[in-house]
Amino acid sequence: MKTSTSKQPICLTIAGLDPSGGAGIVADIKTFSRFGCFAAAAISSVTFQNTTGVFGAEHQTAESVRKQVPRVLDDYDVAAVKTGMLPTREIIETVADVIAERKLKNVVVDPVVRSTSGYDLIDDAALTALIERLFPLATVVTPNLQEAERIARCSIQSPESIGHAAMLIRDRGAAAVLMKGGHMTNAECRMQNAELKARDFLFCGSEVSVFEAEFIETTATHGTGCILAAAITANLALGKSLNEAVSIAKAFVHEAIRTAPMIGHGNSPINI
Ligand code: PXL
Repeated sequence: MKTSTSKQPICLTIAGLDPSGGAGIVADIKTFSRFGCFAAAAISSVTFQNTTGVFGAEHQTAESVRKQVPRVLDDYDVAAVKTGMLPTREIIETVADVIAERKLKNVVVDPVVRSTSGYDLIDDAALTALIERLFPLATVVTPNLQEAERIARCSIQSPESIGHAAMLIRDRGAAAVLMKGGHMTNAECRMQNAELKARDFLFCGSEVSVFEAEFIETTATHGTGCILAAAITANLALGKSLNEAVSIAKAFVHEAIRTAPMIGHGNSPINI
């Protein structure tokens, strides 16, 4: 049995449920716990999926989110917040209102747009609200390259265009943008990935930091985006700088991919 400690910072995730446990709030909760944070969770959508794909979703109403989140914030001193799949414009506006009203700090916005298997998790109206309402409140936004292309409305074919897209996203008000290059295939960017590295780029003010890990050729990719963002959230809650938080989170995800349980018939969850 674990002993309790009053030092545990509280992290809140507002995200969707993936009943197969690899992504969404289940992954967020496990990740917060792994870093010694206490996990609180509000649900935005119930998705129907397993490791082979997403088959649909039943979204919560904005009213439901409005009933869940302030109750937690009335009671707890929340050190950091992560947003994941926020499927409708109404839910995004509600989440943005609450974050602004409560002046929440350490806000990690994972702009979940599409599942790895290609299912659109939010519609265009929601995407616009995400950009206009939530980005200005974000400590960091964490798009993968596909998400960045849809958000910045540009095509990312080269290392230079990663910077260009990041600037377009930062200009929408995000304090920092972490561009996750793990999805950049060797065919798309042969030069960049010549040494087979998974590189992520953090754009913060005028600084760009590069985070590298050995590229692992694997099908165990389910939930990696959620887990990276949740690990950043936990480390911000623990008082780390954004650069430190990203570095620790990246190493954590790399190790979790390396030791993935290889379960299910599609993209296995990773080891958290
Ligand atoms: O990894 C993106 C993601 C986030 N949240 C939920 C998901 C998915 C992908 O399927 O289902 C709930």
